[in-house]
Order: sequence, then C-alpha cells, then structure tokens
Amino acid sequence: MDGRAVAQAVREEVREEVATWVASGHRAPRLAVVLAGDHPASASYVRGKRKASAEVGVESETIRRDADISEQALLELVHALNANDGIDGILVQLPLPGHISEKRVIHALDPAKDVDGFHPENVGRLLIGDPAFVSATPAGVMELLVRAKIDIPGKRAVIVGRSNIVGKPLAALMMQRGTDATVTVCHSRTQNLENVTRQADILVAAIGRPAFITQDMVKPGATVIDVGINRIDDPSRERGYRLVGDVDFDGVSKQAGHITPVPGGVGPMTIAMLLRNTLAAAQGTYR
Ligand code: BQF
Repeated sequence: MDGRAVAQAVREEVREEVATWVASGHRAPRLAVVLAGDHPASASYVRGKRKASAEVGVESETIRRDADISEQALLELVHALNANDGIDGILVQLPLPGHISEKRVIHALDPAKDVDGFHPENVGRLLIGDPAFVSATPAGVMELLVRAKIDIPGKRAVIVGRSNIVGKPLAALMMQRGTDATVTVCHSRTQNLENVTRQADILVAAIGRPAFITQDMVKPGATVIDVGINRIDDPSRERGYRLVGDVDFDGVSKQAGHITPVPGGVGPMTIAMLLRNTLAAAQGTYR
C-alpha cells in the first residue's frame, strides 16, 4: 500500500479546500508548531510539517525554544497561542524535554486548536463518537484502509501497542459504529501474542521495536499496517541512519495480502491528516 501516493491525494484535496476557503474571503489557515530543544528526529518532523503546510496553502510558524525552557514558560507560550485569534491550530512537537510534563502541556491546549487531537476533550469526544480532532496517525491509518478499499465491517483487527497517540485512539476509530471492526489491543504483557495476531484480518503494529512482527505472526492474506518509525544506524547512508518499521517487511510481505512500507506508508498519511485537521480548526468544524 503506497502511503505516499494516497497522502498526496489527500493533500491535493486539502489544497483545493483551502483555496476555496480563502477565495470565499477568509484568511489562510494558520498553524503554530512549537519545538522545544533540538532533538534531531523532532526537528526533521517539524521541517516536514512546515513544508507540507506550505504546499497546501496552510501558513505555519515554527516557534523554537531551548531544551532548558521551564515548564511554566512553555505553558505561558501555549496560553498566548490559545488567546491569539490569528492562530487556528497549535501543535507541540513531542517528545518534550524530560523535565516538562507532556500531560500538563497537552491539557493546557485550547481543545478547539488541538490539531493533534491529544487533549482529553478530543480523546473523550472520539470515544463517544462526537466530532473531534483525531490524532493524525490513527486518522491516517483509517484513511489509508478506506482509500485502499480494505473491507473493515465485521473483520478482526488486532492492534499491537496501547499508546495514547496511536493504539488507543485507533482502537476507538476501528470499533466506531459504521466502521464496525472487532478490535483487540495487545501490548508487552499479552500472553501468546502470536496466537492473537494470527487471528487478525487487519494487523496494526505500533510497538516501537524494529521488525518485531514476523511472518509466523501473520494470517495469510491479512492487511498489515506498520506504524513503527525506528531509526537504525546505517553508516552506508549519507544521513548515517535508515528508517525501519515494526514489521519484518521482507518476511511478512510473503504472507500478507496488503502491507504498508516504512518509509512511505503511514508516515506521509500522518502529515496529510494534520493538514486536514488544521483546515478544520480554521473552519471551526468542532467548535
Ligand atoms: C515516511 C513521530 C515517533 C515519535 C514522534 C513520513 C513522518 C515519518 C515517516 C513524520 C512521527 C512519525 C512524527 C514518513 C511525524 C511520523 O515517509 O515514512 C513522515 O514526519 N512523522 C512526529 O511528528 O513525531 C513523532 C514518531
């Protein structure tokens, strides 16, 4: 499954919707991206988001702070962005430096500007089926399944990984009325994991361990979605690393009916869904 191509189609739609919005007299949607510290992966994600925003006509500003910024100063920055009517969406790039509580920062966001869908109000709305900003990675997984015409209702979906950012919201999306998967969430304490994953018609790997899902864990013909983004040292590359997923692609692709690669699978979908959320924030869709 080609996430790059599907993400491009989504970005093209967002670009057209932004153009229509602006042509009808509104200002362009505006996204504030807060980057505390200079974690190399985070800095690269933020650059990617800024570039993708520009391509669809979403204005963005990157607000950089030193890694030693106090939690109080970061909370004050969030409060100022909440109060700024010129900003539609706020994204605080994670992970934050260790001395800052991500929970307190996320709770401080105005839920109507929370384009990452991490605020508990948006998480709760998602769970009860109300309109909500949905975390971009799980939203991207669903969009990819739907656009690839993967049959979901009544199917058995197994999600490996129970994070607040991927596993839990994806479980909520998949079990929603109208989507109607039968969902199992597994994690590091799951017993006989391979017996559970082998039941999956749709298997989602969101563990954070390179090549964790192997061929023997996959039912023949299953759809396998790899959410993992792991940096592996690779001196033969100019950058010094390469990206690998949580799925052993070479082995599992012999067994799966459909499979997403890393890079070029879910990652580009994440960025496309962030742009869609930012347009929705500007339009006040969830207010
Ligand atoms: C691709 C992320 C872990 C922790 C914090 C495209 C991205 C990645 C891969 C990207 C991620 C992962 C992001 C590809 C954003 C996804 O071509 O395969 C895009 O930019 N991501 C993030 O912002 O924070 C993270 C993973």
